[in-house]
Amino acid sequence: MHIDPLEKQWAQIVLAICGLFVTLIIIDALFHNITTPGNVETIDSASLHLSEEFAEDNLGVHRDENGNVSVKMVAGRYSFFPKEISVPAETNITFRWVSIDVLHGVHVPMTNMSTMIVPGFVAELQTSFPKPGDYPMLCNEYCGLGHDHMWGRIDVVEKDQWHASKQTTNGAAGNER
Ligand SMILES: [Cu+2]
Repeated sequence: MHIDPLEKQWAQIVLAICGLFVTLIIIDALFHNITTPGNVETIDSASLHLSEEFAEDNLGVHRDENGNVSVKMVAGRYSFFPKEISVPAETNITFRWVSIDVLHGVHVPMTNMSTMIVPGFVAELQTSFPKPGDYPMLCNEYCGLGHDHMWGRIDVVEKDQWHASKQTTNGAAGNER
């Protein structure tokens, strides 16, 4: 097959441009600490209310005896449950989300928090909020007619002023409410 030298040259230029863009995306992702969710953990969406971790009483913010903060949250048409949470600033927080019905997503602007919440899987990610403030939490996967009403709020408070709404010991839910 004959390929014109000029065509060959242009093909190489196009490939080089593609390579450059891929490299830039990778560098940008590393720089902003954007990673793909590496956690593959399945869960039965239909029986979440019967599961230990995502039972209604266990949702929200937890702190264990080592001071690790974790958040368990359920996404369903058309809200996050619980809709508002309060977490400390400058603290590593593990978020764990599950969907009760269809595909949802969660995105917190200006942070590295953005993930799909696929029914049947646990979406887990870690983040920390450098500054106190009010952070919106938006569903970024179209999930139905009420999709644009699906949002929540994260209230990030100063580390020393924060106290957990629920504290866990050995993974069991506290009875503080
Ligand atoms: Cu949604």
